[in-house]
Amino acid sequence: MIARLQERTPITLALSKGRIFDETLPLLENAGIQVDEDLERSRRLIVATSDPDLRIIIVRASDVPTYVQYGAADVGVAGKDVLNEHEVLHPGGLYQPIDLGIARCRLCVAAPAGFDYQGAVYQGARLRVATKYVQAAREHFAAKGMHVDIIKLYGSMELAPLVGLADAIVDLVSTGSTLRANQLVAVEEVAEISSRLIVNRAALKTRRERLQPLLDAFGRASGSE
Ligand code: PRT
Ligand code: MG
Repeated sequence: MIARLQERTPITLALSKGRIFDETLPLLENAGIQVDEDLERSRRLIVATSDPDLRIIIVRASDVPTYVQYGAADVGVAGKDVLNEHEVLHPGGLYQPIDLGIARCRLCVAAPAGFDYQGAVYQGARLRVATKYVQAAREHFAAKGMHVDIIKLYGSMELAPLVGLADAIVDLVSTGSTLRANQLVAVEEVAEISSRLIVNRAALKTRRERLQPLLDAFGRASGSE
């Protein structure tokens, strides 16, 4: 039922508001596709583009992989941070053909400026680490042979060490000003992060002719082809 309905619907691209939307627009424009909607003012969640066969849906950053995996969107743009967390729960569910090189940042371990993190690691101290990126953090500390207690948070991780919830955090850092403003320092890099184009596996087969020009355009615009 749902699949048959999709044959007539335009190609659907899932984006999140903010930096991913802002940095994907120029890539679309390079492909000759314009978006007229002013997202700051409109509350619309389905946005038309100048290409009648392409529409954009606006979802939370961490929901992009879910919409694409289930085929509610054919393609999407999501940070590697979000994709890593999704992948652990849904292995192999998404095709990730293109690193778009946008929304770049680093996933880091950060701790209060006065905390001797390396010393604690060396002594085998059991640290409490607050993060939204539970899977990536778990893998990182396991690879170092460290025992940590991970506390899942949904945002404002920087607060956790300041109020005694955690010894350290794992969070994204781009300019470093959020860490500085909270007297935290990055003590270790977990991963380099950028955003990827992701594609629904079934759509890649059933809608290949319609999808390929968009995939090619993204490939060219991101300089990865
Ligand atoms: O905001 P929401 O809860 O809806 O979701 P989200 O925070 O995941 O979405 P959004 O739009 O903020 O981020 C989308 C994607 O952008 C992320 O998944 C990353 O892949 C990427 N990205 C790139 C970043 C950053 N840079 C970044 N700096 N995402 C978040 N930040 C945050 C970081 O968490 C920290 O709080 O910005 C703060 C640090 O920034 P600096 O510049 O002070 O270092
Ligand atoms: Mg955010």
